[in-house]
Amino acid sequence: MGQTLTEKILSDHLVEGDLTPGEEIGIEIDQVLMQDTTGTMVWLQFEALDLDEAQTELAAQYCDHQTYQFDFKNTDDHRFLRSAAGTYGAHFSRPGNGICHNVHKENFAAPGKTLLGSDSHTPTPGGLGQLAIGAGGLDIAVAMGGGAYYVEMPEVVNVRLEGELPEWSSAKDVILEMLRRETVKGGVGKVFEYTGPGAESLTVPERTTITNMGTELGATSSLFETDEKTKDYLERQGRGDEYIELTADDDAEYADEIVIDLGDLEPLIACPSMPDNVVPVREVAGEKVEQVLVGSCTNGGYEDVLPAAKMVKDQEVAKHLEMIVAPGSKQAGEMLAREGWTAEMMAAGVNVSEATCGPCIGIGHVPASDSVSLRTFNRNFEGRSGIEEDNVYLCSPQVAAAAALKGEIVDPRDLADELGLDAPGVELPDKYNGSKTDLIYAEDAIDDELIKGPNIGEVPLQDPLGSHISGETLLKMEDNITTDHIIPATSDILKFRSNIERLSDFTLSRVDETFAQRAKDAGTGVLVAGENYGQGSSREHAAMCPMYLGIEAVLAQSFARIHKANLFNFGIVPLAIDEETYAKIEQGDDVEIVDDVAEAVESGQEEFTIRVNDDWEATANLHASERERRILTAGGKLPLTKQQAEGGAAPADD
Ligand code: MIC
Ligand code: SF4
Repeated sequence: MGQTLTEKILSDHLVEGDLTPGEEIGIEIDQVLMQDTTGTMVWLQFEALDLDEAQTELAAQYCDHQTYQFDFKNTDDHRFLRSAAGTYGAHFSRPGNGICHNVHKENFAAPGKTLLGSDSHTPTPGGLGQLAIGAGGLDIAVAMGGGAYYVEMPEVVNVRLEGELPEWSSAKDVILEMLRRETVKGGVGKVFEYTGPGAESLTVPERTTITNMGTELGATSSLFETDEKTKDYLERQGRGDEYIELTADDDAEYADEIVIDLGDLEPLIACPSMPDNVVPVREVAGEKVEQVLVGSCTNGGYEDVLPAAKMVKDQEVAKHLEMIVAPGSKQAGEMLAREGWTAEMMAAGVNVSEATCGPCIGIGHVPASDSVSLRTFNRNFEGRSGIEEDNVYLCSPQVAAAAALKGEIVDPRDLADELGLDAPGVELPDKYNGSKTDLIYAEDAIDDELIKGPNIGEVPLQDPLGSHISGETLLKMEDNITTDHIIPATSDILKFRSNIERLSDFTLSRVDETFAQRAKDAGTGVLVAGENYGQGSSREHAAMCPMYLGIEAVLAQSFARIHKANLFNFGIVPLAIDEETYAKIEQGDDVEIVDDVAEAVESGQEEFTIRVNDDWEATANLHASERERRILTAGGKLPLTKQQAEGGAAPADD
């Protein structure tokens, strides 16, 4: 039987297990990437593991989320990251050089290689045939130390793209259509492999918009085969020699098939406040807009900003709104400036910003109260823009620019008729010729020791798992709770990412402001949630902080992949409960796990009995591999890896 492309790359990197969907496999990691807000913990953990040099073929540290450095703590974090990259042998990308996924795609992404990154949108270079996976920081630290990365073997789903995109429709509409059909949990445990004539018709930057936002489906990764377009893109980036041809076998067997005819796609938009709340733009046309943002790792490339720039050239954005363009990378920004597009946008009333994630997580350009903001980003979780009860819509650069000109949501096809606009299409430059001044390559490092500012704390450690878990249900939450709910990323909170003691005060504040204090008072407790608990970001702080506050177990109907791994890594027991138990259990209820927890976890027991208020009992399930059970028993991955290293083993956790 033939293999899918995912299976081929995984087979080449397999160090443990076999490729049976649902079973855990261990793979070798060729490249790692870190960004500023998760990277500090990666390096603190790398240090705590007594590792002295990055062992992967390539390690890259980016500074992209809080580039404005509102607080000295952010600047200290960036200096620490530069010093860690220098000390341990990673490339370093200075603040302002761009978003990790964009800069990595431009400089380092390579077909056929594996990439592990401490950011959930790491799958971006799947658009050029790299198998890239997002993970918690501790998993990155271990992989960078030479250990394998363990993940559940995903099901591989074929997304067959037929036809070609009509004018005014874009790659963003392809992924929005996927979200409309499959929802934010439709991709859990899956890799989406895009094939067919429609896939061949897309350029690499269009493909990476799709693979980037595959994360919103909950997918482990998304992947395109490589072809002439991949080769051409790499050549234009000056890296043609890194091209290899990669395809699935003709007789590859997929777990499922989804067919999308690109020719049927019209401009789509995700309405507040979930990326899968997708409708055709025309259905919400007429809605007044006060802010338009073009940028982010999904649509911040040169090829994304250019259509918007072409549309606003010689026009004026509506007087009552602000349009901000933040290119995804300095390369893109520099090229647009050289070609005169930046001046055209400025003349049209656009505010051109530095290359940053910034507004995507509420750092700068926070929308006005009770207003509509249209963004080319990938997430619109409530409150993420920096104001509670926000109204953020997600769309393509074409739809965003159209709204900026009209002052309200408008189908760009209608606006084109009205203003006589030509469809801007997608255009690649002859050569991506941005400077590399802001990349400090490992071989040119300027630091050889760690520089820690006063806010950079210790990595918290947890005791080995005890035999008894009981406590109050400190919070009962609904479905699809995001890591933005658990640990928000706005600038007032983000500055404490390297200081868990301070950061933990904000735990779950977006759900209940009293939570952190109540948890501290209780000393211990459990959390209850519905489906897809912990979707969104890879931030391990969403597990570390609850652990720090004494949370010992999370009872949820289901968990998002990266967050579940983070719970194991920090010694919190993730238990699956059914709908009936979820409905019956109330906030404030006392929950006790009846079994001897340490013994049961170690012995491989799946079914646990929980007793609630000493009154009724229910079953909760622990779905965990042997390795995950060892991690839990040790109190987390850091203590376990340390123990193994002291026993002379490699920094893997097997
Ligand atoms: C996000 O888009 O939510 C982030 C901010 O990039 C996160 C990383 C973080 O929390 O630092 C992610 O996607 O993993
Ligand atoms: Fe940055 Fe937003 Fe992309 Fe996360 S989703 S990496 S915050 S641009």
